[in-house]
Amino acid sequence: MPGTFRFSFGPWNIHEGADPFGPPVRPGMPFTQKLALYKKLGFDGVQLHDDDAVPNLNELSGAQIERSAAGLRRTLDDEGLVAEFVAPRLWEDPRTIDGGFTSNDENNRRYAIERSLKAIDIANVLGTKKIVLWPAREGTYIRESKDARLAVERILEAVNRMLAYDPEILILIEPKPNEPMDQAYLPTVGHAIGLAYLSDDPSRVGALIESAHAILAGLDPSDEMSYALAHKKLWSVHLNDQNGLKYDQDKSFGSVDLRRAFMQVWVLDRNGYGNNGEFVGMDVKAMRTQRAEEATQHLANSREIFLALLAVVRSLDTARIDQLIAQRNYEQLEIEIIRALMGR
Ligand code: 3MF
Ligand code: MG
Repeated sequence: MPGTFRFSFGPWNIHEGADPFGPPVRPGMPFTQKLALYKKLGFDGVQLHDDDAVPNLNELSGAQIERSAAGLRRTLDDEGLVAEFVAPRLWEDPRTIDGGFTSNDENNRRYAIERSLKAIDIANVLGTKKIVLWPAREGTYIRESKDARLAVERILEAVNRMLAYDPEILILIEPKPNEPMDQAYLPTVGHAIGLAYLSDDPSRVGALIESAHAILAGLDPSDEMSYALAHKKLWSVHLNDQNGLKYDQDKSFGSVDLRRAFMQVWVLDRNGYGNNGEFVGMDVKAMRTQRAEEATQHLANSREIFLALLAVVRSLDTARIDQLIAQRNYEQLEIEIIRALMGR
């Protein structure tokens, strides 16, 4: 069955252009103004960090958090939008300097778990069951600083705490091999899914695959997606592009390697992605050179490229492809795919 595609992004994908070497180059846009742009850009789903949804949540009581989240829920309803997921932001607070769940400090580990449980409370008010865990600082700068086996056990303990806290919540691990850490403990989808099977409820732990994160691990994003699909654990994607092994670029989907992007669309469509309500997330950033007036174009462009590649995938003669595969004529298969991509 072919896929059904709805698109999502997070408020961080409309940003001011700051990088580690320079300040913002565009004025910030208030969150509600960003929400008003979603539909115009062709997007229906909103991805949220816990503090995107509820600013300053560390200073708020449980009741205040719920009230704030309920306010956002009304805004989303008014805009005709849905919350796709909530992700606890475990990489900015001083208590997460040495990691969240894998910090060497017990009090800080407790903070990370409590913060993750608050993200679940927010998700419940917003009407989503999906919690994304990007284990940003769960890793090391030097190998001697942490016990790697213990670190995995601590991540597992945190996942189990979250599963026990809410019997319906789904945990989507977003693996990334490096940045901000030198080495991360869950660098690939294989690691994420291995951890899922160790958990108290493997059926509720899955993955979000980001194209650039797979590329940074030296892997093909469509293969990473296929691996998760084989386990029925591909519950979200962050499509984007990445020009080689360097800092995480979050370039527009398909902007570096159209054929690699095409293969991701092929895999998603052929596996009926989206038929259980999964979103196609675009985790893309505008170039720093982009003027404020045009700093949302990268989102619409990524969606346009996805849909154009989907049209190519669906235009292919599958009987012809099967015939070339049977003849093992992969040279001919390759030229026909490239011709299709070039519209010839
Ligand atoms: C980092 C990322 C993150 C996550 C986000 C949601 C800021 O490389 O991709 O984006 O996607 O935190 O989990
Ligand atoms: Mg991402």
